[in-house]
Amino acid sequence: MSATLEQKTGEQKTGEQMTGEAGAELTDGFHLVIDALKLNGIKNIYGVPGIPVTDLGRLAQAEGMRVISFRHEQNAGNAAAIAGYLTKTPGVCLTVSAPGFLNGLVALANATTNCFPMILISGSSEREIVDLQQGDYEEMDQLAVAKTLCKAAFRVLHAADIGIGVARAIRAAVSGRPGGVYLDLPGKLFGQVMEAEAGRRSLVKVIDPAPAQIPAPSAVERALDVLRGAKKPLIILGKGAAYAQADDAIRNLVEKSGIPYIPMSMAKGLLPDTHPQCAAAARSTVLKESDVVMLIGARLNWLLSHGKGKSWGAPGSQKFIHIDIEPREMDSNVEIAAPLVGDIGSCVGALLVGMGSDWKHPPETWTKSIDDKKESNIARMASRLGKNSSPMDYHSALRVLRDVIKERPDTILVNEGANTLDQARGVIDIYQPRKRLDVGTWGVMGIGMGFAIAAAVETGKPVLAIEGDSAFGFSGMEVETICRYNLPICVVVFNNDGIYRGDGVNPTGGADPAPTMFVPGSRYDKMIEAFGGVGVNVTTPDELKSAVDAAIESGKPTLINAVIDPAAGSESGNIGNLNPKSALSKKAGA
Ligand code: OXT
Ligand code: ADP
Ligand code: MG
Repeated sequence: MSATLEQKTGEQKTGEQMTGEAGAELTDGFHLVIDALKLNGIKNIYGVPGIPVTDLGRLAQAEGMRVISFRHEQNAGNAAAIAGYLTKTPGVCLTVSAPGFLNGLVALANATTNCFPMILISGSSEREIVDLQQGDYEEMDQLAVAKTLCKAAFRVLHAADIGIGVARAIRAAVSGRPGGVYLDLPGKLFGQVMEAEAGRRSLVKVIDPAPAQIPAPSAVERALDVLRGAKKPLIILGKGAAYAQADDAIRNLVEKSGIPYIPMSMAKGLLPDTHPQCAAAARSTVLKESDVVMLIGARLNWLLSHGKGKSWGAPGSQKFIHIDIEPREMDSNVEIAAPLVGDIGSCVGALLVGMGSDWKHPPETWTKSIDDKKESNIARMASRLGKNSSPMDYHSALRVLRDVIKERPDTILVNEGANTLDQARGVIDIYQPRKRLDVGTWGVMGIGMGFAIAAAVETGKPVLAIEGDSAFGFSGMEVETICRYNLPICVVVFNNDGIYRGDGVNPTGGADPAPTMFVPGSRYDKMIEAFGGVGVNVTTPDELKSAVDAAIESGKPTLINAVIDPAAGSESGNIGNLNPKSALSKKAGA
């Protein structure tokens, strides 16, 4: 979009721009940023308005972009990050300078850690003042701060460079291993004026932003050789595999090979969790007993006990094949016998060709031993799920939510908390790719509402957010955002009065509650009612099921306060082993 020179004030023009002929069509920094984003297929902006980006949001809306305004930049940043994960196009988060920028940084760092493509665009103060530390409004050297927390960081000083700046940010976010990118736009840039035609020519449509990375034929052959020699092979699917959107190829590889697989949490649903080759319910057995493990878009980080130690087989007894786009990921924790570097679609495609038509499935002794273990774990889980405890425990509440997802498999599940996370991951089967979004690599609380909002905005699908009461608190104010945009999101708060458990005691007997406790009997459902949404308080599985069904049926913003037994959880959920304990300090009741 553009204006004529007469419509612009002299204030906004640089000397160079003044040379434009009177009456010539003009554009400015605001419009160039919007045009550059739109040219590259970015349709939505998640952010918080304020100086100097208020007009950027307004004008973006006027130019047909969807601008979702949040209550806090961290949530907007999380929304942008998961939008990037779901669409393979970088999600954009827009913030004001220093404090807004800093609020967005947790999400930027988290996106980078999780390999989600996003661009944090922040307005900033003028370089001349920042560099002399003269105390500008919200002064900060944002570029320097951002650099350590993201994959790439750029600053644009001239309107004519906006096209290149946005192009560089997009390519950096999605090419190779995806991640977070910071784009610093000083306030003065937005008002810079230039001739519209020159502005249009300065824009860059990024061609092939994430080029296929074809694996070397020798690396494919090596991987197949290792796989052929396996007696107890295992495939581990990670969220990189879900991100890659090579769903059919991955399914073909799993089924053609006959190899049992486990999905990391966000890879659940890449193949339905009910698939006969899914060994999630025999996780410990397959990690320990497999002889060849093929990782597809999953890192051997803490979530896989670094590929060694007591969760795994004896040292030297297991060989790893690792498919990843990032060569430096190889050998990060253990030796990789067959590194297969490339994009997952190309690598899996090449393996399928190399396997030919007479690939032998693994020995039945292996698959049978897994099935036996699965059966016993599933029976153990069934007995927990069968109970109708009052007040509800995690399993009785999750049983009905499991049924909801089974009945409506295109619902996107967002999940955070400790017990609320770990139990839901085990109980709720996912049937379609990219339908489970959670705390990811860092186990970070606070992704809930941002992820839920972007999932609804980007896909138009119903969203069910299952939240611990603590987890919800990190982004809870965004229920207003959910109501404002009338999004089809049903939030279920598992309210056990606290972090992990709601029965903590102050060991001194003093008036302050224990650090892990919240106000007992809180009614989170009342929060959404304040903004015109539907609030429901439930105490039984039946009430929970009808409330969720009604929410998803109606598409109305809904928050269900599900009352959970304060004594049902365990400290840190399934990862209590990571929680250091003092042998000296006084505990309640000790
Ligand atoms: O094979 P075995 O026999 O071992 O059995 C396994 C499976 O085979 C079996 N299984 C099944 N059986 C039957 N059927 C099915 N379908 C099935 N599926 C599996 O079950 C067992 C277990 O399986 P699982 O879960 O796959 O395996 P395991 O061993 O647990 O896997 C290991 C891990 C590491 C992969 C897994 O545990 C995992 O992914 N964990 C992620 C944990 C995580 O990230 N947690 C979040 C962080 S906790 C903590 O940090 C919290 N904080 C601090 C904080 C954070 N995080 N962030 C910020 C910004 N500030 C502070 C806080 C504040 S959590 C938290 C809030 C907590 O309170 P809330 O109120 O929100 O929540 P509540 O706890 O509910 O109160
Ligand atoms: P999880 O937590 O599910 O185990 P991780 O986040 O640890 O998954 O690992 C994801 C991996 O996927 C990263 O190492 C990343 O480099 C890789 N990855 C992401 N996208 C692709 C892709 N298109 N092709 C290949 N590897 C990818
Ligand atoms: Mg809790």
